[in-house]
Parts: sequence; structure tokens; C-alpha cells
Amino acid sequence: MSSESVVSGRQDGMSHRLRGLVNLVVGAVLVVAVVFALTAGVGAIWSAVTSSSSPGASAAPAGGAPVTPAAVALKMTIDAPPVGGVKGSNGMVDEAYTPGTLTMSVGTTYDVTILNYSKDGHTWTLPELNVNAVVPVGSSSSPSVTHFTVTPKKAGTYQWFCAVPCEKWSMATNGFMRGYVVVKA
Ligand SMILES: [Cu+2]
Repeated sequence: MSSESVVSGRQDGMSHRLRGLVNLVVGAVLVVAVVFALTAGVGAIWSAVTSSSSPGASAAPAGGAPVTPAAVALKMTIDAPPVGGVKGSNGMVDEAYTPGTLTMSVGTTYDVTILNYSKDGHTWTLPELNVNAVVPVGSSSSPSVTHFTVTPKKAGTYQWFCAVPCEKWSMATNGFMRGYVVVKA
């Protein structure tokens, strides 16, 4: 065994120890980095959870997506058979929306359907609730179908009316081509 090989052997030994030390340091740094990344990730998830359950989103159930309440369905007919209208105090069967009065609640969304069995076009117009539904001509065997949604914001009693000239008497009489929406708080 030459002195050279002893020296190189000693150097190898030292570099082995050095490499071991470097590996140890690198390993420790990696462990710290992974732990840091995990806590940062958990922190981000936690902050997302806490921000979504802030007072503004109080309707959200714990751990779930916010639930949008389903719209309440309301239906009106115009001149539905077999009568084809509503008998009025004028002694005639007159053109009419049925029912003539709708009751709603503030903050609730209503999905309103109008079935028109009359041979006339109409509207269901209520400016205070931003509604001007145009109702096409229908027939006694095949009604036209009109949809609108409305979400009342303020309690009160509001007058709706038909803005299309149809029957003069009906247009002037509540419960026929005009009526009310009663919005409860
Ligand atoms: Cu009308």
C-alpha cells in the first residue's frame, strides 16, 4: 500500500463524511420546506373556509355551498275553459286574469306562469315590481304560455294592469284586467 493510496483513502473518507453532512443538511432543508409548504397550504385552505363563513355568507351551511332557495311557482290563467272568462257585475262573461290578486313575500323569488286562453293579446304590467310581461294571443284549446320571475323588495299593495287595449270594462275593473299584488314583509 503506497502513501499515495493512504492519502487518497483518507481524502475519500473525509469526502464521504462531508457528503454525509451535506446530505443531512439538504435533507433537513427539504423537510423544513415540505413542512412549511404544508402549513402554508393548510393556512390558505383554513382562511378560505373562514372567509366563506364570514357574516356576509351566514346562509351557507357549515362545510357546504350556499343554498339558493327555489323560486315559488305561481300560475295565472286568462279566460280558461269551460267558462272562458269571469262573470262580472255587468252581467257578462268578461276577460279576466285568475286569480286577480296575488300574495307575495319580500325577498322571495316567484316564477310566474300565465296561460292565456283568450283570442286577445294582453300584458301583465306592474311598474313598481319592474314587470311588463307581454302575453301573446292564445285560444281555448291552445293557450299561450308566458313566464316571468319577480322578487319583491318592499312590502305594500301594488296595482297591476293590462296595458293592451282589450275589453274596456275588464281593463277598468279589479279582478279582471287589473288587480293587486299584496307583498308581505
Ligand atoms: Cu288585457
